[in-house]
Amino acid sequence: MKFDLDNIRSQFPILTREVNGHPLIYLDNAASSQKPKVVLEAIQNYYSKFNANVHRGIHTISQEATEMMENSRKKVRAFINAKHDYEVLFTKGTTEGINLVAMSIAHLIKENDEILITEIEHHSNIVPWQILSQKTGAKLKYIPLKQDGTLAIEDLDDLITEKTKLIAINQVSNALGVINPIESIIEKAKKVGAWTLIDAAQSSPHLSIDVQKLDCDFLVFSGHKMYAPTGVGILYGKEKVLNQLSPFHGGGEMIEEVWMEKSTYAGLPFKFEAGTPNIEANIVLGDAIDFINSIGIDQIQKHEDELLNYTHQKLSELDEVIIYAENAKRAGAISFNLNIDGVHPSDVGMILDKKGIAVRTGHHCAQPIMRKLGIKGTVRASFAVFNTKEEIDRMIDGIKLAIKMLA
Ligand code: 7TS
Repeated sequence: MKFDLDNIRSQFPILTREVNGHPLIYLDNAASSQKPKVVLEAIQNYYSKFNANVHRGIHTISQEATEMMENSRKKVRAFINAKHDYEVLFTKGTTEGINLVAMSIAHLIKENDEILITEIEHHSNIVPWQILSQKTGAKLKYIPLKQDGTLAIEDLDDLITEKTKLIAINQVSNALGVINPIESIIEKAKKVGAWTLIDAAQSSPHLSIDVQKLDCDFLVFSGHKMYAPTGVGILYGKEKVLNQLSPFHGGGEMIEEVWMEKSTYAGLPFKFEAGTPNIEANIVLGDAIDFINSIGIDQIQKHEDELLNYTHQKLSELDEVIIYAENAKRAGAISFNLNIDGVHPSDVGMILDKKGIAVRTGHHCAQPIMRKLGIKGTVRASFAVFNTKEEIDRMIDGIKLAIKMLA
């Protein structure tokens, strides 16, 4: 199918608005992506025609809403190539998915066990493991980040030991855009029988994901970064592993029987889906996946790679710009700063905003990375399928203006 950028852009109503007197240029998709018409219409359609609680009604619209939600689960299963629908759990987002795993495996973790993460994680893939380690006495270890923005994979053989119980790592770094070598880490984890959790928050909008091929035990992501509404995320878990976890939340829907003194739990996926879910967002995630599939994730990646290469080339032409992880393979995002004394990333962000250009500045919830690189933060431009080279040219003009104003 032909990649028709004008047609794709026409599907995002927000792109017609102005910000500070300029057409909006939205380059903050790593924080949250914009939503296409099909997604906006699906939200309206659900509330207009199907709004009812799921899994509990004998009445028609409750059954229809249930069917729509379960149909969306099937679409997610296909999107990540999970083996079974019931290995796909709806959560609030990546953060909740990681916390669910960290809390629900606690009874399987002992003092002196080891949890291995990396120095290139978002805080939400650090703090839950710190809490788990404080609770259980397990040791939390980190794969170091090198100055070139890549992980010290050469240290892996020393870091992974017979004591390693779980390795959690992001597939793509939100702060630097770097693609991490998760395949080789998963392979090494397997050798010592450690579980693996992949944080796919920044890869699910950009790269094709196959959990069976990866052979990871868990994979998490957020709908709102891949054209779906906020408030829905996915935790994929292998059936065998999920069945060993204890429930995360107790309540309605996750039980089989409740007695005064004890309860028995429902099977997968419901054991981990207590309470009324975010029905609308869970359903509409399926429509967002349809949108992605209508273009093709490979076409999306190809287009975004072209934008990334173009941005990299244009930024490299400016003497005052430092690009982080300069030579690393990346997806979706690029991080940089102005090498001018006393200039903070937010100074650049504010000048760009005056021109209608939305980028994110700061530590991107990844303070350990910033400390390691000896900086306070970066300016991050992050892409979606609707971005264009003309928009990047406008960002580069904005950066040139910032250099003139701040030097
Ligand atoms: N993991 C990664 C790699 C992320 O990029 C984010 C959010 C999360 C986890 C948490 O996702 P949530 O949906 O549960 O909040 N990252 C960003 C960001 O880069 N800018 O804003 C949010």
